[in-house]
Amino acid sequence: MSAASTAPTALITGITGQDGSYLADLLLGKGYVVHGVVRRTSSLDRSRLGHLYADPAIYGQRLFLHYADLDDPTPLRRLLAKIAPDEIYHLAGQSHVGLSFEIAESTCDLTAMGTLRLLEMIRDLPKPPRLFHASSSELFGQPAVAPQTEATPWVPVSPYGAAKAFATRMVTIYRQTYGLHACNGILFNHESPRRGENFVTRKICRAAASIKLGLQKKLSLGNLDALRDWGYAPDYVRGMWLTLQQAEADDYVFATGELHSVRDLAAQAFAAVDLDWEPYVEVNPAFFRPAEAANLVGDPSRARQRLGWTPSRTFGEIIAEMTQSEYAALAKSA
Ligand code: NAP
Ligand code: G4F
Repeated sequence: MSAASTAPTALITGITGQDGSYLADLLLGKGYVVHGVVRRTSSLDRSRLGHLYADPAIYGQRLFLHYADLDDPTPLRRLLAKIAPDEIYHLAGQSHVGLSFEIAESTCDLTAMGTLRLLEMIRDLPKPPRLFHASSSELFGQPAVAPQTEATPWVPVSPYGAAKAFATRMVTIYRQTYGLHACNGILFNHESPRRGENFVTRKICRAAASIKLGLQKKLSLGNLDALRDWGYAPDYVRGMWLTLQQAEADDYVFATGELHSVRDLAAQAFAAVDLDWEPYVEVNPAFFRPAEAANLVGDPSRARQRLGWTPSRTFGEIIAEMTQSEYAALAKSA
């Protein structure tokens, strides 16, 4: 029997995203066979997986991509029957909170109903795999208490948050009702050089590097006073894996427990390229949201105690790494 046929098998939805790509790296490093679900797009540029495509010992040997969509259950049902994964990491979703006010129906269809469809498929399998669902601190919306734990009541204030609340609750219902090993990771913001360009960390780090290189003059932002609990994406995918290795399924908050403002973030990013941020940043009301989550800071005590999970990087280290990565990429192509 080959090594691959005895290796654990994982399926990742959203493998082309920030978290999916880091999770693929982590699982391949642990000897898993990894299957990724991708949607059909006109571009085959899946740059976050480029290093894995380029490795002939990985792509087509231990990493496989499949076209399937969460609004078209048959291909996914067939795929699940064929590969019989041990673990599923469900990360696919329209992940931009601000955009969810513009495209509310498709955000909810994929995030809420897509998760329910996946649960229904898993429930029907003869040997249901373990499931990790990427839930979000947006569940809490504008919570009355801080920091938030797994027991804090949910008050979502965005279509995205409401869709995640539905999906999160469904995961719990299927765990309790059908005995599935299904878990929610209540993930606070996590960032990296692979973050999408329209999230505020990457947008600011990229602009700081671009301004330093003389390629850009100004940076337009929304609410500078917004506060978030920002951690490091590779730590959060480690948390996902640890969650599924527990004998008993449960939900976990993953967070740093520290708050920083968008203003602090701009100061740190510009400082990483020896600039003062204030002359370059302008506020543009177009980037304000119809409703804004507030007071979102997580208490990861359960994850620390039961999983031994702790964040590996400080806020300053993450922002410096992201800004330096942008600087190197822009300087190379300039
Ligand atoms: P991301 O970089 O935006 O990746 C999202 C993934 O979902 C991509 O693979 C994307 O595929 C896929 N996707 C988007 N729309 C889709 C659709 N209509 N049909 C099928 N696939 C679709 O997000 P991320 O930061 O890695 O986050 C992963 C998950 O964790 C998401 O569910 C997000 O909501 C959740 N989460 C993230 C954070 C965070 O701070 N990063 C915090 C809490 C929760 P394409 O490449 O084809 O677009
Ligand atoms: O980077 P953001 O867009 O992240 P947001 O909305 O917190 O959502 C991220 O984290 C969630 C975890 O709670 C995930 F569930 C979700 O999938 C996503 O990964 O915005 C962060 C803050 C917000 O308060 C926003 O109003 O930055 C503020 N902001 C200020 N100016 C801006 C901008 N956000 C963006 N994207 N662009 C701006 O120009």
